[in-house]
Amino acid sequence: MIPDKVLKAYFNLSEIVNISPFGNGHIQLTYRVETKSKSFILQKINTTVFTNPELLIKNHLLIQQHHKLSKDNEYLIPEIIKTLDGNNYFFDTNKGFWRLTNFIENSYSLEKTATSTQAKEAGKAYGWFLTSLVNVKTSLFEEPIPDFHNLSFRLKQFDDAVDANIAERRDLVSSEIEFFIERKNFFLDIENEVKSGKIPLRTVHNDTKINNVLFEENKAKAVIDLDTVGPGNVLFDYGDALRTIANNSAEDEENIENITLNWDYFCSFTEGYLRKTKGILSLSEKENLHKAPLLMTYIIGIRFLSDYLNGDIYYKTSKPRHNLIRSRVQQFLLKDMEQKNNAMKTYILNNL
Ligand code: ADP
Ligand code: GN1
Ligand code: MG
Repeated sequence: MIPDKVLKAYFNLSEIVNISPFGNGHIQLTYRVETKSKSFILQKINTTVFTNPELLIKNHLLIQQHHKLSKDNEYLIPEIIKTLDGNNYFFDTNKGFWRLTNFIENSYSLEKTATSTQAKEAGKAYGWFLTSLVNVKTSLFEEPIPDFHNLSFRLKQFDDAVDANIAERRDLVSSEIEFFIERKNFFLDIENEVKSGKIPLRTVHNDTKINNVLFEENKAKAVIDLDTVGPGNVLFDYGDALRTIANNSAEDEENIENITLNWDYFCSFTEGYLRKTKGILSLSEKENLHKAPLLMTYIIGIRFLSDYLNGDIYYKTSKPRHNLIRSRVQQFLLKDMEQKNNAMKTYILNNL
């Protein structure tokens, strides 16, 4: 429930006609607040995950300001709405840290891609996002979650989760643990290449899953969930997007037969993404792009498994073993991507 004090900070209570939990994000508590004239998205920021929530607001305002001034605002982003007192957030130690944005009207989000057009549209939208921030200095953004896609850091967290075995689940997942350990050096080599400076630092979205794009009819309309925007590289966005957008299954599919990379969606997303970004990407970025879906699927796979081992303390879950199921999806998807990786490389290079 939303405390009255929070609602009163933003609204005259008599204006509100409905409030309902909204969307399927794994991190924030998200509500749609409907008033007589329009709707809003009110979110309680998860301050266990985002320990410095003011930073989210600062980064968001930076993007918002740039978006307003930019000529290239083909897609929308959510805009922060101030409290009645003129603040960009509402904070009260007991009530939490809250943020209001406009509701992107006439839009819907997807949990799973249904058509190649949607994959291509998502590619264009995330490609636009990267390109649109090319002139905003990366140093202006502070990392909201330090080391967010740093593989060595995530592996350390994974090792710690395995060693601590807090939820006493380690014996249940020994083959899953083995799966990730076997591949560790392969992915660390990729990370070393990135760290050697071949892949430039950019301002990136950092959380490009399918439900962070909003659609209207068959067209992408907005890029949302700007909480992780900050320093990173193009592999993070391209790779993380394909992990959900080109997955034949949902992120928590239990029937393992369905978990494969959808080749049409891979091609369509890539076509859309490159259409918007090929003018700004360097040769080394283009040549390494095909490694990204595997790297990001691996990273998210160990994050889900670590959370399962830790007793489900990070991601929202709605059933027992939810994080384990999600981690297994990443494993099956990764195996299929390994088979298709040469073809992925060829497709990318032929589309430049
Ligand atoms: P989380 O960090 O928990 O993923 P999000 O900011 O992505 O939170 O919001 C969760 C979901 O709420 C999104 O996937 C989307 O469906 C919906 N949503 C969020 N912001 C908006 C908005 N401004 N307009 C319409 N829908 C939104
Ligand atoms: C989280 O917030 P949401 O649901 O868009 C997570 C991402 C993971 C994703 C896996 C801040 O994204 O990094 O890839 O779950 N966001 C954060 O579904 O940890
Ligand atoms: Mg989200």
